[in-house]
Amino acid sequence: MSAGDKDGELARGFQQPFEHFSTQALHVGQDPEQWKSMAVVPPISLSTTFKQRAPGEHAGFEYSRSGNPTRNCLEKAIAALDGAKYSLAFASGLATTMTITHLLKSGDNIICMNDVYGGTNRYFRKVASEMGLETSFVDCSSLQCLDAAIKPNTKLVWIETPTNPMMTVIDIKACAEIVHKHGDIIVAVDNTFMSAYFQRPLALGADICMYSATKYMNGHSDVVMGLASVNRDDLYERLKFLQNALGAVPSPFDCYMCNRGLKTLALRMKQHFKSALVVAQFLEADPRVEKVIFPGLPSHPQYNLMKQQCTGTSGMMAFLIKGGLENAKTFLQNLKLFALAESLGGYESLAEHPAIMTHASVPKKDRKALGLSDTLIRLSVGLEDVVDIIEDLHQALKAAHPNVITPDKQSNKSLHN
Ligand code: P1T
Repeated sequence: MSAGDKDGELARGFQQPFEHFSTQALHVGQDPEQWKSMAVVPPISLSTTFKQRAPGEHAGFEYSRSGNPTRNCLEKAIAALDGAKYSLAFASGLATTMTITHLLKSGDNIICMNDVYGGTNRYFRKVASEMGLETSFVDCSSLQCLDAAIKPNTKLVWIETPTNPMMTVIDIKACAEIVHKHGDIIVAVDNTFMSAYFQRPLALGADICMYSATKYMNGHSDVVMGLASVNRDDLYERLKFLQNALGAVPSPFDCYMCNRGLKTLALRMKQHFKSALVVAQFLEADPRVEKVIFPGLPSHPQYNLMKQQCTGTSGMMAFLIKGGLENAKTFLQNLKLFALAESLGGYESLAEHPAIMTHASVPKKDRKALGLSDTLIRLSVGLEDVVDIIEDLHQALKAAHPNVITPDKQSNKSLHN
């Protein structure tokens, strides 16, 4: 983004975009010379097994769980986009979390950010605990709390930033410094909400950068997948072993799809950022809205931190609608363009109710403590024309609060510019 243009204006104060990002997304791992056919677009290699010239003598692939040519193209591209040496693809975001957790052994302690995706919370609380792993849920946005929570048996610190759904921003660099002072503890960052385009956790000191690629990285809401990138050789060797030994791998077709989605990642993310900022400003000025939580707005308490560690922010935001649960439900049921659905990060706008939907598995008292209330609504702002997005929000807010008189919403003309 060059200074002076509209995107440049928007990104003012954020870090410079990562150099050569789109070129790498288009070309790293995609060299036509790797195929006999010289195919410019990587083929979908569906074969589960590969012929060996002599026992143990093969052309790089033996069996598709341990390695697959289409997956290989995707993993190489992802490593480049994360500024990493290695990347590995898994069957889902949660399959990635599970595989990373297998780096630990019974008796180890995990520190997990107290606000994370409901499924991550459920996995640590209800599944990892059955394997003898203990998880402490800690507010890692407070460095003092994090430092105080580290125990002699802590082996993994799990951070999500910004968090799902409260959009709390965590200082990755400061966390990694504190954690690593305590010894060999792995810092894993779930980078799902930012994508590789806006945030590079490894460059900030994290040991693992992981994604639910189901979201922005694939970007088209048609693939369930996970990714993990690392620079450390020892971590790569162990995760590569676990990828094969546990077997939670994605299909070649899904790898093809995600690899294809990467080609427009930069373009998509720039537009998500642009539209989300307009939406957040609209909501913030609306009398039917209590509060907007969007890390691209100066009103976000960690706006400065966000600008320090990111090159921008995505289409993810949360807001509190005025009133109670019924107002929230009426709003959600009256949306026409936004689909009321779980998930995020696709081209289409989605809205959901975290307390009833994505975070229902988080214990009620924890939800309350986190501020995950009945009036909290999460939006994934998509790539539709922003004028239509605003119109939809406006009419659904009107349905939820028919008696509130609103000033004229931002003129369509300015939204089209
Ligand atoms: O759905 P899956 O690909 O397994 O990814 C799990 C996951 C991990 N991390 C974050 C930050 C996530 O948001 C998710 C999945 N989240 C949703 C489905 C959701 O609507 O929040």
